[in-house]
Amino acid sequence: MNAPHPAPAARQTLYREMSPLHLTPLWEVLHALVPPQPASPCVPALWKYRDVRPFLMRAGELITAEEAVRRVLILENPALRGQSAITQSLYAGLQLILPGEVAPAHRHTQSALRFVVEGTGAYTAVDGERTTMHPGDFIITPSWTWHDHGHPGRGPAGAHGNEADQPVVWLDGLDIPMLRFFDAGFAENSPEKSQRVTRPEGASQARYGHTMAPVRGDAPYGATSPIFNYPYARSREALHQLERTTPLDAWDGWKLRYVNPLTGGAPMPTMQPFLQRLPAGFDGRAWRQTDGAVYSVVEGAGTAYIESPQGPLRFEFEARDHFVVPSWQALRLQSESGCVLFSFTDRPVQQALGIHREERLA
Ligand code: 1HN
Repeated sequence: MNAPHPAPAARQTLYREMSPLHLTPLWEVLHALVPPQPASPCVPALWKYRDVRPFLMRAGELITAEEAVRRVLILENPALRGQSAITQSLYAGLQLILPGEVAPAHRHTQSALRFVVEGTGAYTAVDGERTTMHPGDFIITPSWTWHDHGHPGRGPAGAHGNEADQPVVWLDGLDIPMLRFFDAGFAENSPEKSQRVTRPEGASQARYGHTMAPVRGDAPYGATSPIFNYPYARSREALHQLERTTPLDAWDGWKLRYVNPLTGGAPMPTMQPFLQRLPAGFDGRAWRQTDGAVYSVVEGAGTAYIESPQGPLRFEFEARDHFVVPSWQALRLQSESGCVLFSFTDRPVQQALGIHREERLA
């Protein structure tokens, strides 16, 4: 499909005269409506944690978690400023909670995932259960569940040497742009600032976290995984075991997807998280996929080469940095020292629609 030439005068007149009736000719826009391949308005972007962290901490001095409701710096795609979006379908932000603070209970139909970036001692609560956050933990807040966060640490007064007294920062991934697209968002605040604890910590892990499931009872959160926290200690060990027992993949290194143990599918209906390890000296091949990906660097350092329509880009990343790779832009990963990467995409939605594509390049 070729780009259109300017329309002759008689056609321009037709367009102008029908416009008040809210009519417009398809043939002038057809090429852009069905492009031969994805032409994402998103651009690749890198957020260095050493640049971002001082702003998070300044926000920590200027507003409390309670006043902010959620004290988050949004990672906005540079080409989508003002839209609170990191890709067309996904939202990402870095949330800070300080010792002694509470982020009040609310619920919304948007689903959230958390990936802990820094600090220990904060908790998040969902549906009466709390889980303590540790760096690298992947945590789920299912759609329409009450959730609040808190940090019982003693705060700056007692803050020497005790890791439970440190700030805690995590990556939030939400399907906000998708729900906005569908006009399907609902939200409400809870009258209780912190929800009452009704189940002991670890209850979801005990019931669903051992490749077994209760004999009776339905999935408590429908299509969303009943596992609340996928702790880093276990995910990291899984990668270790994989590294010892299976061949290296030339594109991915060793890469695992987190699953809903009840279905084997994605842990949430709208987002699929992954954890991967690249060994020292890894020089990966390029691939592209229709699901734009948000990366959080967990350990080590490396380089991401991205083939964007604006030209090739090279991102040098290290632990706690974040970057985004738009749909259908080829990515190649390298690591001198070895590294571990968390990432998430909207793949479950694309798979449900039968439109997901992936291409591994030579
Ligand atoms: C939200 O509820 C959280 O619960 C984080 O931590 C980020 C961004 C937009 C709307 C709701 C949270 C959010 C959010």
